[in-house]
Amino acid sequence: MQVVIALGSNLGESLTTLEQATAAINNLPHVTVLKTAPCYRTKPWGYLDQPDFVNSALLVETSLELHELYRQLAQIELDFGRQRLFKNGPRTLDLDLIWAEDTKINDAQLTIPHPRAQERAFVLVPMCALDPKLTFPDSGRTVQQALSALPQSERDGVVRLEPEPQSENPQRS
Ligand code: PH2
Ligand code: MG
Ligand code: MG
Repeated sequence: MQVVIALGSNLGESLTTLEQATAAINNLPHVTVLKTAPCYRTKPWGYLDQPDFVNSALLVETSLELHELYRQLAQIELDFGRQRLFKNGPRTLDLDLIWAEDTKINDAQLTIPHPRAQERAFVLVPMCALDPKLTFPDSGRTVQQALSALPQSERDGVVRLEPEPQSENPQRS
């Protein structure tokens, strides 16, 4: 099944962390990264007095049961020395399961689709870069529709980071 994983970080070398976390996810047995969204610098949501975040998203194919995937992602967060000071506060690495085709789960461990994804430009903008037509089975809205429903000011808080300079164009020394 296809799954969208959101990545976030605002402590340490966030860009490097997201790159390495993507590699770690792709190295999980029975998980293949199909598509990687660009990275975005995003204004903090929920708790404002903290550094900007770097956010991205992955579309993966997996045969893992979703609770098992969730446990594997939690272990990767720990492997990266995850610090999470408090709810909505700064963290080294956050890996959230956002979407899994038409699956709806709501139990003690896991809620899919992620209950707040459709209010958050820092989730929707990267997800839209993966595929604007992905549809949330709870609301019936596409990612594109959910994003259009957000105030422009929210979308303005999500700015694409330039890709790293390519090695075909080396700097002279
Ligand atoms: N994650 C949060 C709380 N606030 N804000 C931004 N911009 N990006 C995040 O990933 C984020 C947040 C809780 O997980
Ligand atoms: Mg989160
Ligand atoms: Mg989380």
